[in-house]
Amino acid sequence: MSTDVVAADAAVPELVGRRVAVLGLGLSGAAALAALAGTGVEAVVAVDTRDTDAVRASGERARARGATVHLGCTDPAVLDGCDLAVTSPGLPLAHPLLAGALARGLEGWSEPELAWRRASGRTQLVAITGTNGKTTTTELAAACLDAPAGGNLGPPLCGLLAVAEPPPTVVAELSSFQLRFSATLRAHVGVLLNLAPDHLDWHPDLADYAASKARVWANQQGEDAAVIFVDDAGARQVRATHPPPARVVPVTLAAPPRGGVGVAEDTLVARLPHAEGPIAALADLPSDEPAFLADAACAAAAALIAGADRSTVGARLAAFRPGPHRLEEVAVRRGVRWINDSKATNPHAAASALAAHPSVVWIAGGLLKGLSLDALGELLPDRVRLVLAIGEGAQAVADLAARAQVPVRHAGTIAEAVLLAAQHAEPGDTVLLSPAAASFDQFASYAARGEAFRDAVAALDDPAREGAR
Ligand code: UMA
Repeated sequence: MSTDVVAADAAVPELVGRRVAVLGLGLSGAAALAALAGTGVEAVVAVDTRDTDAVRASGERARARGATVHLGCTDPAVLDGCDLAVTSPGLPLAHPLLAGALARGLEGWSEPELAWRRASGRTQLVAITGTNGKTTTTELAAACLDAPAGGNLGPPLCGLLAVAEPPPTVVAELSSFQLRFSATLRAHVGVLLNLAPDHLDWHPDLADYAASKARVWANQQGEDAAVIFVDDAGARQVRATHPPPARVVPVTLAAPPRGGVGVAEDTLVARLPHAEGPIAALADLPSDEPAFLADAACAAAAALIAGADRSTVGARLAAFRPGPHRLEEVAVRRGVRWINDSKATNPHAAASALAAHPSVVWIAGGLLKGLSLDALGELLPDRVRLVLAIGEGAQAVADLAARAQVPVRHAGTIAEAVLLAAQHAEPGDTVLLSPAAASFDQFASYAARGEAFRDAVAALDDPAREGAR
């Protein structure tokens, strides 16, 4: 299936006559190439540092659009003559190609920035960021607003915004990688859910990661709103170091603050200027997990500000069904719950999963992205009976378990971890895949990792595997 999006031709003043480099030819790069068509650019150079079948296919489509294509290329000299780089989120800041582009003086845009320029102010943008919960919150807000969702969760924003008539409202999940190169993108509602260390293999340090997240409200104007989950210490810190220029809308799971959203008498309640009163009873929401309630409260605040009414928001929150790979129960066997939380790609996400489950057999490990697991140490003795370490970060996971004096086994793979878990889990236990790490050392995505877990659990009931149990 082609990853190209259909973009309507329209000259964009700030693109006319420019020589544009598109760095990375995945989803973002393909969408950017489509969105550049007909904008008045003078030339397009498309570069990917890899040369796989998928990249070659994407390169062919770029050539068909008239781009000069370089595959398997890390030499920034191919960018000579270009003055703008639309860069893919997967290219780390220090990557020689991207660093070389910036050193040559090319302006750096993310694909969402290009989408924003193409929409030229015709769309109200609700943008959602944070370390965890972005996808759920984006989906919730989009459901409340009957608006399309795009960005980091999947459909590139160019596909939604670089069209003849962009929708009146779009809900965008934005990653720090995307925000880092979004100089003018203006979120009419900018949501910061939380902030904890992540992606330190991409950003030079935590300060750069936090500053990138704060860009979600950097271009806001008087009538815009910065929705902040104030129960989260990291989010409060970002607010203090990068104060939003627009109105702050505090969201909490404690008593509803004036001008914000909170919880009173087990009910989500709004105290916004134009929306005051109950939104939904917590008992009517699909999950009582605190992280979900935080996402729901922030989505409700964003949707109310962007024009949804309270009864619609309440109904949509109640009808929502969380997506797969986030605390997804995949089986209950012999009194043991098996939970797929593959989407927990950093320690902050794994901490909230561990905190929600007593008596856990914990499967963890993968690509640690330069992150320390230390913050999880204090949860282990009370919650975890056995640690099964997998992937590239297995030794760090094992060291953490040893420091916490919790038994640990090196499982290596998901399949082996599931077999070991089946042998050791007892009725009342939860086997929890919540890796605290990215999947790319062993899988194409967290979804593929979650599916491997699901398949391995299902295979436990395969009679041919009887001997393995
Ligand atoms: N590439 C290079 N050199 C590199 C790295 C990548 O040339 O060093 C090339 C690859 O060969 C490939 C292309 O860049 O051809 C891939 O680009 P990409 O990794 O930026 O991925 P896209 O396909 O463009 O998808 C991106 C997001 N990917 C990342 O942020 C890593 C997707 O988020 C997003 O859904 C998509 O744009 C549409 O907006 C995924 C993600 O993992 C889900 N996001 C991170 C996360 O959620 O933790 C931030």
